[in-house]
Amino acid sequence: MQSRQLWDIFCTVIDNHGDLGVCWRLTRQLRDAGQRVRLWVDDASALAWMAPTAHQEPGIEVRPWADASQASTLQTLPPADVWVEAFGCEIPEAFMAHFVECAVTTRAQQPTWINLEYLSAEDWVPRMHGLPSPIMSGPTKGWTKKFFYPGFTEGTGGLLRETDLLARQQSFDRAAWRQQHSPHLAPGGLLISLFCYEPAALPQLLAELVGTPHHLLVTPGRPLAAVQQALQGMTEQPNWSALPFTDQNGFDDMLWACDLNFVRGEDSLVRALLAGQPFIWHIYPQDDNAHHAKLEAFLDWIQAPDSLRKAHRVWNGMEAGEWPALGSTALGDLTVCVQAARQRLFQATDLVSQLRLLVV
Ligand code: TRH
Repeated sequence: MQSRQLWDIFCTVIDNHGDLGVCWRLTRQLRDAGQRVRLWVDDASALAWMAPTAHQEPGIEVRPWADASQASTLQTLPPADVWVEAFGCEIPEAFMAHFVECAVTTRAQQPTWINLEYLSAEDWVPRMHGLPSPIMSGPTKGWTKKFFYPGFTEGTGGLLRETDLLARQQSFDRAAWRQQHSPHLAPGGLLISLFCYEPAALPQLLAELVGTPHHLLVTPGRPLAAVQQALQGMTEQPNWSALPFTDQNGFDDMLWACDLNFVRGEDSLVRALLAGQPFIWHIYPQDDNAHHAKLEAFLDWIQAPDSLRKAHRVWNGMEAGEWPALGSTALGDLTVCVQAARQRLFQATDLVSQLRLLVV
């Protein structure tokens, strides 16, 4: 493994926050591992809250996507050792053509080229992870990319995990956070965070909370809009309040502080697992329902008891019926299962270490 390499990471924001969330986390962790990173992104606006210091971080350059096609910019750039194209985005052709020419002129090798894929617990992932993909046309014809699949098991690319995560969690003042965000939480009341899309069972969850001492903290954007919409049809309201957007560390604080977290997509799922608190996952819905198999594979990996499977299927609209009440037995089961999964993850090699092993 070479010491200080230069990485180009390419990120296009399709929708939501996960594309940039994962790419920023990767960028930061590579830098913390002593690497230099250029992050090319077509819409960096969410960094304003997710990572407010992104543009001033040493070892990191956040660059507008359009600049990767500008000859005047390209001429000023040293060639990178590694290219990472995240989630199937395509590196601009002018960028590739420029650095192919540089490599020919200097008789250099191609950069290690990584195609970073979405996270899945499905059993085909270890078979696909690391496979080469020769380029058959275009300026990089003859070069090769490697598929990189994050994952939960051995033989996959692992998960993003900071080296200082445990220390940060151990020094976190949970009581102070809870006092600040829910000063009137009654004894026996649960603090619950909500980060989701528009789950079919949201009205049922809100109805379940009415009349209880629990307090629901709703994250901004789609979750807040979904809650406001669902509340319109209710005569009585649960205890709830809206949270502002925070940076990624602040998002971890929320997951560590709450007794139950509703998370979604990809990055917040991983964070909820690493936090070790009970959680329910709203998987990113796909048109062809490919997410159903993905969710089942995850429930298998986490060794979910029946109560947890049912809760996930109803929350994700895969099964009609009653939203299962999240009483103390269900929460206890959930805690045991999440804690065991967390322990497995902390023993595994993290994604950045695995990625660096692939770099020649
Ligand atoms: O926003 P998401 O639904 O992103 C999704 C998924 O990644 C999905 O796989 C992908 O296909 C789709 O986007 C396009 O959920 P996710 O992945 O959890 O990303 C949210 C990010 O936002 C995560 O990095 C945490 C961060 N975040 C904060 O930092 N602060 C906040 O206040 C909030 C609400 C989120």
